[in-house]
Amino acid sequence: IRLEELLRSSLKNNEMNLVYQPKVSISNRAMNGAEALLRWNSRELGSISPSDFIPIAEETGFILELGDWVLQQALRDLSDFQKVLSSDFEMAVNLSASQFHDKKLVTRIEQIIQTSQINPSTVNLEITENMAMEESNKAIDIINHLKELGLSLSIDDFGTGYSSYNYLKQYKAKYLKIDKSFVDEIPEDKSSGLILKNIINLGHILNMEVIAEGVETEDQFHFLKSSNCDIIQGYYFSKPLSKEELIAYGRTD
Ligand code: G
Ligand code: G
Ligand code: MN
Ligand code: NA
Repeated sequence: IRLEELLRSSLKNNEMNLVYQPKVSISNRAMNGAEALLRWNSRELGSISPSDFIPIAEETGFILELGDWVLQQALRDLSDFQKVLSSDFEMAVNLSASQFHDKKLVTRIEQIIQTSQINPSTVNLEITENMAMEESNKAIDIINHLKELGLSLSIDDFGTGYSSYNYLKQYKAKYLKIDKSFVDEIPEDKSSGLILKNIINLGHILNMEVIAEGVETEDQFHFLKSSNCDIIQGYYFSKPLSKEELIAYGRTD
């Protein structure tokens, strides 16, 4: 109960902020976008991970207000990134399950995009593999509405859930994001390496660009490069950065 109350007052107390993790192209090491990641710095409890508070926000319904704030803040910052970095700089925003199924999501995103004057093709929404596969007929409706607005999609945490290749094909997501757990085990673990190579091929067969998450070492980078992975996210290039740090990173990358 206490945590719920603190969470509810986090926005008006200015305790939430976004950090941005660069997405870097393997071929030329250029940053072509970033993923917005939420951080809660509670006055009373210190910093708390989204893996701990997002589930509570989901249960209490606060996630809709919080998710709305994330979208507004991320797109406001995106407009600044595009002014100083590149007009086609992309922003990826994570959607929670209840946000994804909220009937007002599509009109709300349309409003935010209009207010921020962002080209919708530079906005990418990340949904997890399981969100995409549960209630798949509903999911395909929502996805089609979002794509009519001109947005693109990522299938996040891929490899940890259950996928129907038939749906994966219909969703026409722009990016397939391979979960960090596979990357953690290369190059030592042969079967993780083979699974990775096969996920990359699968993504390409379905016309998606493949992103590897949680890349930390030179060895992992070279393995992914030789396996034709497209984009890398991870400490090897950069941890999540503040807005100012991301701009500095983008100017010198
Ligand atoms: O940044 P970090 O590794 O601590 O994130 C932990 C988890 O929280 C990840 O699964 C990430 O997708 C999720 N997450 C981070 N920011 C957001 C957000 O703004 N909305 C939602 N729904 N999930 C987020
Ligand atoms: O589930 P999702 O992919 O949205 O979560 C991404 C999370 O992974 C973020 O919280 C981010 O901070 C974390 N992360 C990103 N790169 C690395 C990395 O190289 N190593 C580790 N340990 N965590 C990472
Ligand atoms: Mn994500
Ligand atoms: Na992920």
